[in-house]
Amino acid sequence: MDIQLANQTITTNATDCHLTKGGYIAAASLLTLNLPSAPVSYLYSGWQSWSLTAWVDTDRPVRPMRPSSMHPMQTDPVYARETRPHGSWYGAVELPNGQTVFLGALGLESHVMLDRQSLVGWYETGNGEWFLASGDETEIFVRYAELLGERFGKGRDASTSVLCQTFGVNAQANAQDLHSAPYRVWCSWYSLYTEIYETQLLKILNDLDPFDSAQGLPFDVFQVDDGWQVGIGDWEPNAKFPSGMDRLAARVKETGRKAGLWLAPLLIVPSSSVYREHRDWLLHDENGKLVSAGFNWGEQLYALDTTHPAALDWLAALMKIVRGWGYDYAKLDFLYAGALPGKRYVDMPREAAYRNGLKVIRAALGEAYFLTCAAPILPSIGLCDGIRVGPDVGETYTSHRDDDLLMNFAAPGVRNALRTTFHRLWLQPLVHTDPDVVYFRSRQNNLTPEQKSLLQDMAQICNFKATSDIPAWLTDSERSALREFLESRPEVRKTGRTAYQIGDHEVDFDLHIGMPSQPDKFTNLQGAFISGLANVPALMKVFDKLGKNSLKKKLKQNPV
Ligand code: 9PG
Repeated sequence: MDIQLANQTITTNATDCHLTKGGYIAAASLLTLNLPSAPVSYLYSGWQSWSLTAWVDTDRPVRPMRPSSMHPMQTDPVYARETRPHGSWYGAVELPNGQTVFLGALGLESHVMLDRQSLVGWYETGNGEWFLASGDETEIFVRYAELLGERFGKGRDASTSVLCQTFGVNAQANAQDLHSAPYRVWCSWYSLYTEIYETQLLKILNDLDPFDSAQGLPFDVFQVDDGWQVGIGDWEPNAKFPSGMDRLAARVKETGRKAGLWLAPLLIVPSSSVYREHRDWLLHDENGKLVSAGFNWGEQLYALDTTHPAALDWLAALMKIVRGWGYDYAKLDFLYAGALPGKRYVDMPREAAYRNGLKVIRAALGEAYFLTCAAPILPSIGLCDGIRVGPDVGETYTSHRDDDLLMNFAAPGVRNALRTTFHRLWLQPLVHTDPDVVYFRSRQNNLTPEQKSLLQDMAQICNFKATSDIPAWLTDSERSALREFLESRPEVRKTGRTAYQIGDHEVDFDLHIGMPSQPDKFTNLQGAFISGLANVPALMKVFDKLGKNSLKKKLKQNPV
């Protein structure tokens, strides 16, 4: 049938398009929109927190990311080799006349692609709803978020029934709370990485609150990241935390803060006891082989099957242990593992299976704040408090290796983080958007003052302010600036396509959210070679070791 989009008549194969506020709603398992002219740019929508989300010119589409061994942990591995512009759940094009046409799924396991002059959307299984719209991009996303909220809930809405039964929580209050309080988090990762230990964290905690309270750093949460655990799958404190995780949580809470803990509960590595004792809890493929969830910590990663009853019991028990230790803020990472394609104990679509796992986690976490990371975006809506909406930041803006050799835009780095976070700000009415940490320190940092302030501005826009800066690494003026940042609550207003007014200054992200130019043939060849090396697990193991050693050295030179 013919519908009116972008002031033109557009034909679609959908037979039951009906008008809704701001566009049309249709139901189809495969929907094709025949565009009136070839688009000039396409809005890629990455699958999980770290995956690239950005407008890209259609004459230089994003190439498959390198190395391919990272596909399961950086993008949706099902579509990782697709060379046409595409993305998870939704896509948009900009026509030569400047008009935007949008096609967005209102259900899970859906994908959108630009095939020449057609915008095509499909569901991996069965039929589903679509929202079709044109006009102002900001307005389109306001309406899309509204429609998603009605279906998936806002904040922790979707878990309401589970929570009410289990904990008697007033879910209405939670939904209203969504943007009431700023989240100010001290996180151990972006200074110490895995080199954390008990006395060092206690020293930092102490340094946040000096005797002179005018110098205090008002964080709401003190969050312990990766490095406390025996192993991935063995979530007990290692030898560096001899007093136990409960003691540490108690010390944090004595300072009036929430205690936060990082876990990757849906990942299992070969060295873990779950792997040895419960191989049947893991996600397998159709041939009975374990599904790869990527490679990290010098090990192959596997995924928990979130439909397996025993695995779900283990997951719920784990969350209750963490709550029992006293943690009331959980940063749960590498969550994409629950939504990888595979053959499950209960046969259900992969993102539905993920949601099944998330519901169990949400219920077991009770009132704790739940931040999802490396999480498939749409399937997390309504079941958590916050979602990390970009890849990791880092101490550098960008790198020749990631931009030109590997063309990897999910890799840690400030530019990659700003780009993807910016394009996901539309999620704000639905969930807290975590842009990752900001830096105020100049020690152990290659960022220019301008780059640091871009991160700070993004954190103000998100109203989610985290840092890993070590108090002892800050100069007096850096510490004051951090304190002022944490205490400030400037008015934020979008003033242009890429610009915001934040308090008394304006920031334009335009130069920081585009794509780098594509590499020449020689650079591309060099990249293919390097990428080949990165696909060899033994070499990755060596790199992991080298990285760890250099980190240890750096930390020796920069005492906490
Ligand atoms: C802890 C970290 C921090 C961080 C998370 C996540 O191998 N990788 O490509 C890779 C990328 C990001 C990453 C870890 C590994 O970071 O985003 O905040 O919690 O895990 O390990």
